[in-house]
Amino acid sequence: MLAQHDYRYYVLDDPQVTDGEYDRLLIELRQLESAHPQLVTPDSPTQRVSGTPSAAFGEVVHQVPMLSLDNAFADEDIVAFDRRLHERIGTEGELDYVAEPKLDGLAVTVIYREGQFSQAATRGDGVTGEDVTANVRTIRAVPHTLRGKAPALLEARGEVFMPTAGFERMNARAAERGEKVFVNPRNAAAGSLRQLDPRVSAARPLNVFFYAVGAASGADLPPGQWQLLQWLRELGLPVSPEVRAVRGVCGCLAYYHDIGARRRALPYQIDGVVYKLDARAAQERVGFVSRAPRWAIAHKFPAEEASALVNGIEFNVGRTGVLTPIARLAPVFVGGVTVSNVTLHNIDELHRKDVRIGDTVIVRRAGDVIPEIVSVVRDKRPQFSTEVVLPARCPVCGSVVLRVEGEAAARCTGGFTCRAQRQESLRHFASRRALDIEGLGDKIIEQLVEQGLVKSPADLYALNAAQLAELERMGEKSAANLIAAIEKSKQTTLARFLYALGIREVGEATALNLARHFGGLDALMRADEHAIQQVVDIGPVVAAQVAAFFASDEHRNVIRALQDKGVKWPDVERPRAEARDLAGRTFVVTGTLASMSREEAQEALVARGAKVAGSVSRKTSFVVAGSEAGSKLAKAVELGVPVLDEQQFLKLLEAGGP
Ligand code: 5U1
Repeated sequence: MLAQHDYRYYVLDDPQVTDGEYDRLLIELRQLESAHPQLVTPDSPTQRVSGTPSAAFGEVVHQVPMLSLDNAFADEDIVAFDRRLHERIGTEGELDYVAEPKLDGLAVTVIYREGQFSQAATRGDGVTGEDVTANVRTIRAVPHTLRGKAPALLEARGEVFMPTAGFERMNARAAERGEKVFVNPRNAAAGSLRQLDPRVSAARPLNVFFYAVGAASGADLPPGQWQLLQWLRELGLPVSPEVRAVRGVCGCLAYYHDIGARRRALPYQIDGVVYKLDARAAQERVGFVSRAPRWAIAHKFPAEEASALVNGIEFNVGRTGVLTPIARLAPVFVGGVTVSNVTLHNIDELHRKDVRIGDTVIVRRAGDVIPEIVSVVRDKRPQFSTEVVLPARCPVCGSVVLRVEGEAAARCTGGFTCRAQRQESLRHFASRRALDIEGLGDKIIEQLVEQGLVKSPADLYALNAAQLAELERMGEKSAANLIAAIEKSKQTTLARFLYALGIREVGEATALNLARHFGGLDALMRADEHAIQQVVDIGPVVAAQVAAFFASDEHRNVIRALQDKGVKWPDVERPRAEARDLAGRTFVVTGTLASMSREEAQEALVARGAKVAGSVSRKTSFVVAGSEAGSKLAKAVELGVPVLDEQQFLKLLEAGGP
């Protein structure tokens, strides 16, 4: 019965019992077997972990060599691959291919004799691999007995991998215990399979997908790759649900671009796709070159890690004066873009990674995640590398740099006298989610500040079109457009205005909570720390920052000047006590909704008593995902947080609590 549940879970992707129920059944079976040892069979699910730790792995010589694949990176390489096959086969029409995800794991071969799991080995050099039978036996996705009419001998080949969620859970636990963490799921899968103690492998969340057959006897192999995959599935061997039969080079490329776009939302990591000519007769006709078949090719995604030289390390001064070390790199193409600047977040991070000028570093850029420096290549460190220290004075205005005890950030103390802080504050003030002044870009802000035309956000509302038209890259038309955009921004909402002020620790969600709680700016400006702490999700640290911000005469003057210039907002309707049916639930809204702005969606949620957060964590109750949702949606999928599309979200708002 447990083997049937494994089959439903791993092969059909349609489990019939919960994980808890499965565990309960396994305990029951163990109790039964210990009471009646004569009933224990070698393929019992209780026998997955067997044998004792060994000193080393034995060697396995593969009966049929394990092939590798040629790699391609550009679409044109695939066009050339398809052309070569046409030439060799001598056909004109479109060829049938099977497209499969290329898993970032470890290739294995698993041998079944008379339908029974018998031996497993790694690929090794393709001719000889390591015997990992005891470890592969512990992987629940690998059946001990094949289903249906199994051949006398079957060597099933595939990839062992670690799903991303399992990898992150395992690493989090290892970090808590101060143990070694793995760099990525591939290393974790390889490290787990190469454990000398199978009990360690058994505890690791490994999975497998099969995609080929090595040696086989006692059955006719299906005539094509697509049917072969269906046959493996029928035998109870897991095959990726993402495999597709496609036609011609267009079908291949459409598959590549489609799965590439969905890649972050997949529960495991892939580094490309594999195209295989479907018909086996045609495969045999075109044959092999050295160890790679001519009938298959791996189309890789752009590398997500690359090495680069650190030309310099500079300190950027942000809106609140925080100094952020930025590594200036010799440009490197990674994850589909050219990267030349990478943030090191703060001075502690810089020292922890020990990045120095002249170092060669490994840069990673995965999906739309910002690029990061993973590590320094120590072997390539020049003899006289330069260590970087925190500057004593602000590199922009020369004010003293201070570091508050216990804080990672070091700050310039220049405040609004620092040009960098002024510029960044204006940029934030005008940004899309703040007062949304279209056309007020970085270059224009830079000129306005440098020429002394704008010292505080209120000065923006005193500009005229003639002044703007004088600026570089500005014509009369764009100057007039910008004046219109500045005028339009005067009509805003209290939440946007609070966010635009750039109060430390106050992001969009907190600004919204403050607006909803106090209803108006005067009430908030009168509130003390204690009163501010009564707001949903606001603790003592944020309350102290908010109170200190409004206690400053400079800030009060800026606010008054903005209001004098006509910046205004409607009163905020405070939540009615009886409509708090979403109380206790935390939502994250991401992507673009067709029927309302993100801000309106957040307000509707807060009005119903829900909390709105800016990032997804295990504590998030729901993620509302509009179109073009990116990393937050991927994170939700990864953590198993329920995702609502726009229709479901509107239903929830109409119907009351979920
Ligand atoms: N999905 C997939 N990965 N992969 C890797 N199929 C596939 N096929 C391979 C390899 C090395 O080799 C075949 C040509 C057997």
